[in-house]
Amino acid sequence: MCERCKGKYYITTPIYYPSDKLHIGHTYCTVATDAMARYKRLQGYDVMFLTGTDEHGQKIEDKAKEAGVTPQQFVDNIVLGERGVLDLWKLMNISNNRFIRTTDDYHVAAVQKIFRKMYEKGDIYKGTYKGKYCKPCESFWTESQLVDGKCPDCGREVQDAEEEAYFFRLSKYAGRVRDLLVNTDFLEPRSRVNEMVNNFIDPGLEDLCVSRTSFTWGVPVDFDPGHVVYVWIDALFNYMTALGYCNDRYDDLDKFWPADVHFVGKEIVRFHSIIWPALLMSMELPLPKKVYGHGWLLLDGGKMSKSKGNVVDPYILAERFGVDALRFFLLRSFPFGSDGNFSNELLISTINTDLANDLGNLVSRTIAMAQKYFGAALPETQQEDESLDAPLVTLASQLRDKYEAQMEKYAFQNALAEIFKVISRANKYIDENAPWVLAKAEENRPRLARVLYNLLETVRICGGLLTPFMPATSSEIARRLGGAAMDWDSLNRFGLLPANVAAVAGPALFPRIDMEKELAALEELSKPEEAPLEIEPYSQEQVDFDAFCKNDLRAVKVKDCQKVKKSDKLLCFTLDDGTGKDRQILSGIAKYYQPQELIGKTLVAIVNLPPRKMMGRESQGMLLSAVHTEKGQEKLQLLMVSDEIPAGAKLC
Ligand code: ME8
Repeated sequence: MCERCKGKYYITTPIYYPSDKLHIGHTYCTVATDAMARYKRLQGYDVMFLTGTDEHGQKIEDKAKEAGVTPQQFVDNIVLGERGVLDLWKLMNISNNRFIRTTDDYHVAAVQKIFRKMYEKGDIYKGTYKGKYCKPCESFWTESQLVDGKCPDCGREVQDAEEEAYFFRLSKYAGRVRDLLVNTDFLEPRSRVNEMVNNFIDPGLEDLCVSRTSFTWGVPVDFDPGHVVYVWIDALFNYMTALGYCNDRYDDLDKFWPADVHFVGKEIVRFHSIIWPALLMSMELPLPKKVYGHGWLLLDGGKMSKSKGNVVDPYILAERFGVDALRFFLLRSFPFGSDGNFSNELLISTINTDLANDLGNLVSRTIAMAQKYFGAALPETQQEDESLDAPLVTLASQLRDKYEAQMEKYAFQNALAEIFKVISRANKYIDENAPWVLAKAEENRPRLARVLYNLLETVRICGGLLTPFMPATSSEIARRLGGAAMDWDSLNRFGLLPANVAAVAGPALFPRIDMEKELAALEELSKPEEAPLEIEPYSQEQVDFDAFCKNDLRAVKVKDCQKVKKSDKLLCFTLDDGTGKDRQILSGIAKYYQPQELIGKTLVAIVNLPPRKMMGRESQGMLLSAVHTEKGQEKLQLLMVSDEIPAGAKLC
């Protein structure tokens, strides 16, 4: 280890499940981990920051099938493809040291070894998984997955079923895991401990089903073909295989394990604070030092989801507002341990207030004045009247320690609040000292230089401490301060900037955003793209006019409409065709309409087709409808005409 290194630090973020493109909620978690990793590097730690993708499981197998590609092609596209996971982390300036994909060969082989080891030890055993089975869908469901007691996919009846499966003796470790949660700081925030103990451990931990036979996209159990390893067992061990556990690909296990902290979203705290330690106990491995369960970013009060529009697309937000502004917003606006409501208004107002007004203005005004009044470099000065400067100097000198105390608690919002207290104080210091007044008298020049020096030095300290949050902005601030030092040891020492510093002006770091215009632009962008409609190709064959006129098209009124028993497709219409005698027509449109909604409507029918028998009933004609394809789905609408048109009216 190098002499300056404070030690090693291993931090991880959950490996993303690439069933869909990433949204701002996923970005939040990875940006937070990145800020923590950069902070530790700034302090002088030798950091390993791991992220990656969790690529197995039934959902991915199903999605790939839907898309008509193999599961591997499907995940490759989301991970490696244009605007995929890797592209996004590059754009967001994520400084991970390693990226693991659970489909990587070394990981797959390692998971097989781990599974076998636990089996040989007796902690994994073969049993039967009891559940509900939907025959048409060939799917196993647990009681809680059913919807109204029926298959959640097709709505049909399910039956009791048993499947051979492997189980992990989670129950054996319940006591030790409970002790870990209750009597140590393993899991934070503390409120999550009560949730785990009260909801999961105390009601009784059952053994965990850790293999599946109903799908194939997973790590095969090498000693029992047909079984694949449960995706969470596969996923959790990524934290160790990526360091070289049970494989020769890497050799960092001794150096970095146990992890210093796993950052995870609150819904997966259970896997990380109960199942993960139990698996490690079974393997007799050291436990990670901490699991931190962060809150969710909510949209309109609910968890974010793709279907809610693409303004939550991190690409769009980063492109419109800048990567640093987006990173800053995510960690400045929400307390990390709790949920937070995302909104475009909040994003724009945070950028305008903190970045454009407070930080941006301080940097521009200070540097512009230094240049205007002193040109290339400040003259050397002495501190003359401590009392005038003390409030700012003291606050800036103490900032690093206050910031550190918050960062050590993962309280990013509070750490940033400490920085912005100093930035506000510095802006006030400009007003109190009015450099433009001092500049009017020659004898005030030493004082003017001192005031500007104090401001530049405050900018240096704040800029340095912002590095984990806004790395590009911090480097730009250092450049504008003539290449000022921003290393950790320099950030709690006021007065390190050379007295004759030559500051360099530049454009506004964060231009103000016009809220109304920007909201309108985002609204426009969030509208779903109009999917091109697919229509039937036009017929090239011409029909004889007289032959066409032989079609007898009539307005008909729906007197009754019923589903045809034993048919998924057919509706049976009783129609008033103006003749005084009911006409019956069967039509295969049951998936598009509920029968009751059609009663009373005026439709168009061809009434001179020869009668046909369908499901034992006679159909006397055909109802006209319009058909097209949208996003691969066929859409159909019955041709309806004004109800003022009487039954029997001829259409020509
Ligand atoms: O859970 N706000 O993957 P994932 C905040 N593969 N965080 C959010 C969020 C939101 N709106 N939406 C998602 C998985 N996240 C597993 C992890 S680790 C061994 C396996 C967070 O892609 C979520 O809480 O569903 C999780 O921490 C991360 O994004 C990845 O979610």
